[in-house]
Amino acid sequence: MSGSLASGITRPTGREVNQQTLFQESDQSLLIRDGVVEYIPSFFSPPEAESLFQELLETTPWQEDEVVLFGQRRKLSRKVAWMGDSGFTYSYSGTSKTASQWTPALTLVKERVERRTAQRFNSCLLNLYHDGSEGMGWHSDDEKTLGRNPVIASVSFGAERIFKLKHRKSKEVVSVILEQGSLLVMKGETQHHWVHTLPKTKKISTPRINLTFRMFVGARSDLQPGES
Ligand SMILES: O=C(O)CCC(=O)C(=O)O
Repeated sequence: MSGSLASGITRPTGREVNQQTLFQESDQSLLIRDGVVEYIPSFFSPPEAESLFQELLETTPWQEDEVVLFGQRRKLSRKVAWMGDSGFTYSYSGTSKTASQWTPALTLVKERVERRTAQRFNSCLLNLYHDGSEGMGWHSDDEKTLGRNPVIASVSFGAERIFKLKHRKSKEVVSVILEQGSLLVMKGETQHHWVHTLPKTKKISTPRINLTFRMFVGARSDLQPGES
């Protein structure tokens, strides 16, 4: 990875794709194939983003995140919260989470994102990364309960962090810097063909909050409305 561009999209090296070129060519998607990813910097103005960051930090019912790896339950230092329309329980990485009620700050963000994407969202996963020592490994948001081609809308507040997508077959990597107040929308076949990550870094010492809005569809065994 080398220099950062004004748009927040990084100039890649090696097998990584030069996203400045791609972005200019399509003006729509960061991906040239097998999915659509749109990046909107300054979706929230700097003062709005700063105030939403503080409000989300203070009013979100943060919980310790944990994963089950090789049958062992492991706590992560990253904090999470899960909010949704109707308090349903959602299973992921071997743990289950019950949705809390939308807070006023999150409702404001959700409504703005829904207007921009022309999409309704019934849930949001919030992640609080205290600094660059916390991140998220390669994965895709391809749970059956999200439907075939889910739209995932990701809003970032606080510290800027690099976000990467990697094509499952060709292994090409696309990198973007998620700036304070930005919106990233993944849609179409993205979750089938690409995995994504928020790499850890020694360069960041301040916190970041990320919100991923999702729409769960239908009643499935791992999505049980009203269960606590
Ligand atoms: O924090 C981020 O930007 C990544 C979040 C993410 O990948 C997820 O919630 O699935």
